[in-house]
Amino acid sequence: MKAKFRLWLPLLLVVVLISGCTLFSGEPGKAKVSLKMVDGTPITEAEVRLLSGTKEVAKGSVNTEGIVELPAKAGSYKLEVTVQVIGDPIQIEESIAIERDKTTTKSVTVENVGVLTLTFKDKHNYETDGGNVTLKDSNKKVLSEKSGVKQEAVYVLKTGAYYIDVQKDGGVVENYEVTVNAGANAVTIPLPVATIVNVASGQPYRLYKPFEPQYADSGGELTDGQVGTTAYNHEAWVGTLGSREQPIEGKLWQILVVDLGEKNEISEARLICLRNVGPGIQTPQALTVAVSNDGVEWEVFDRQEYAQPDDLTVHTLRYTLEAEARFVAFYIEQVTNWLFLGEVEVDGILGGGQPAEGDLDEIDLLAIFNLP
Ligand SMILES: [Ca+2]
Repeated sequence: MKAKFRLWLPLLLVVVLISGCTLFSGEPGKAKVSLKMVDGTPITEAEVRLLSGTKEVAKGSVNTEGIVELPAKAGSYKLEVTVQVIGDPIQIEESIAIERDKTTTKSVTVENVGVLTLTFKDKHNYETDGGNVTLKDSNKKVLSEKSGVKQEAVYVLKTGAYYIDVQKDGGVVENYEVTVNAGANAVTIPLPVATIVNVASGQPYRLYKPFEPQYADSGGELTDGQVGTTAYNHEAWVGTLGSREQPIEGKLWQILVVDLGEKNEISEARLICLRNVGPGIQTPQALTVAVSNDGVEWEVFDRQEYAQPDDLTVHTLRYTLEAEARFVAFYIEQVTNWLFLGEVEVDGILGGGQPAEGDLDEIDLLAIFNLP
């Protein structure tokens, strides 16, 4: 036992000595390099090398704050900064003196670099996606092509003149000229496109036959964006009975009118319905759509038939039309006594509405379709 301890003791001493030496000899220093544009915008695409003469000592890429940390022994070094602008990279040389155990901060301002942030607006001044965006230099040589651009496209560039092409939904912008100054540049490009949205969302409506109390509409349920599951007792379904009135031409029916609030250019009307054959719920077999700007004069479009989908489905019936309308009415021909509606939707142009006089409550629903 004693002999073993005598052997371990010198070994322990050596270990303590070595760690002590390391502790007092000090760590190498560090260069903390921060790259900025003239307005303080960080440069986030750059590589920094630390050189002793021509020998590379350390290198690294800047982070999203434009900062890179490079360790090195104390001494004087050359700092080589390569900014990855689109086109030819920009190279800058600086010098830095690193002290032992210390972080030496060096801030480098790159004069002739700017960041260009493109955003896009539609015809009615609403933000929209960019689609396919091409960046060209002042000689119209292509520098970058991006597809599927969402809200913005960002480029780090040398200062100067550039051209932008944008293609989105058949709308084309060619050679939109932009000037990139040093620092941050924000440019919004107007696109000749309209944004299609559901203009019936949140709007009032009327049903000729009221909902049944067990499948009630708590108010606005047909334009609230919520659709039930295939369970007929899901609270989002609004259930009505065709047998509340006499059949017309042997068919049970319902009339629904939605008020878009303004005159809109519309392109499709939709009803979202439930098919659940067990409890006797099928989707409509035909729709006739009519439109009006005042609720008095109506334009009735062709009757359109629909096949039954597979059972247990939340099904969308689509009716394509081109019209200008504040009011959109549906004459719904039912297969079963029950009609379960989830949502009425109408595609129109975001921001494209025009004022139109009319009163939903005053509309004679039967008169729209010349019904007795
Ligand atoms: Ca709904």
